[in-house]
Parts: sequence; C-alpha cells; structure tokens
Amino acid sequence: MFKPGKAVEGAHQLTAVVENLATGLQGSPSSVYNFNIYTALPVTIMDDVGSSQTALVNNAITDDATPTLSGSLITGLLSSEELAIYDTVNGVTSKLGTAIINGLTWSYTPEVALADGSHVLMAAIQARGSSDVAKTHIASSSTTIVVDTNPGVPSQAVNISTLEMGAKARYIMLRFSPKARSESLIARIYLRLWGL
Ligand SMILES: [Ca+2]
Repeated sequence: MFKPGKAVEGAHQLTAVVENLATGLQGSPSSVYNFNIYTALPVTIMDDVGSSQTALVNNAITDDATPTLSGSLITGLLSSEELAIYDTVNGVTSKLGTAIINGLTWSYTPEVALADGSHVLMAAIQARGSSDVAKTHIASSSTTIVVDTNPGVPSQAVNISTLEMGAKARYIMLRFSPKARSESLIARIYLRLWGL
C-alpha cells in the first residue's frame, strides 16, 4: 500500500513501477490510473421567474419551481464520474438528475417542477449512475429554498413599527409588523433617497 502526502486539487495520474534498489533497474510500468481530487464544489441557484429574478441564498423563497443550479469545476470529470443534484424534502433525499457539463462549467435545471414547499438542494460529484448520497466524491454545501408558486397578494394590514436609517442615509428601511404572510419573510421597503 502506498499513501501519498497531501495531494493537490485537480487531475492526477498514478503509475506504479518496480525498481531494483541495488541497480536502479526498473520493470515495466503499470497502466496509468487516473483520478481527480476535489476540495470544493461551489453552487449558484438562479431564479428566473417573475418580477424578482436573482440568485437564491439559503432559506430564500422563490416562485421558480425549476431553478437552475450551476457552477464551475477545477478539472474535468472522469468518464466514470457525473455531477448529480440531490433534493431533500421532509428528510427524504432523492437524486433529481445529472448536470450538463460544458468544459469546466456545469448547469442543471429540473425537468419536473419542484413541488411547493421546502427543498434542500445539493450538488455532488460521484460515480456515474450512483444514487447513493453517502458515497459521493465531493458534495457541495446544501441550500434550502422554499418554492411558493402561488404566493398571491398579501392581504394583511401592516403598521410601520420601526425605522432604521443607515449611516450614510442612502436608504431608509421601514420594518412592518406583523410579519408578512410567510413567517420567514419580513416585508421590507427600501426608499432610495436621490440627491443625498
Ligand atoms: Ca422569482
């Protein structure tokens, strides 16, 4: 068994050869063994539906049931690997599909709309065809999004409860109570003060 020191992220090729320590003569080398080392898998999730179209941060609420996940790679995947997308709903994790890879960038858009509710999305590089989230080569961090394709118009009456003014007074933030229709959503209005 050979255990290398800390290996660098990227593509590696290993070859083994038997060497006579006394003479330095070497036998025939083995065939090349290719493998990749990944240390990070960044993911961006984009909402391209409705009036608010933006990258979705953790716990974002979105009206896009088919948000696009994308990212870049430090090295091309091996032919034995794929980049899979996993979705966890109510604690149950399932593989949504595999990303389209173009050079060192990848993207994935769900073919079937995600159901309304909470989804924990994660990308992973793994053996081609695997659906075992426990056996990935590397997994991205997870991002929770809340799909709400029928948000409707808020019907609550609101009151201005506090007023915050930034140090440079470019924005004034009015915070309303009660909270908006979704408890995780705080209604905010930003007033741009031109000329300040
Ligand atoms: Ca949107």
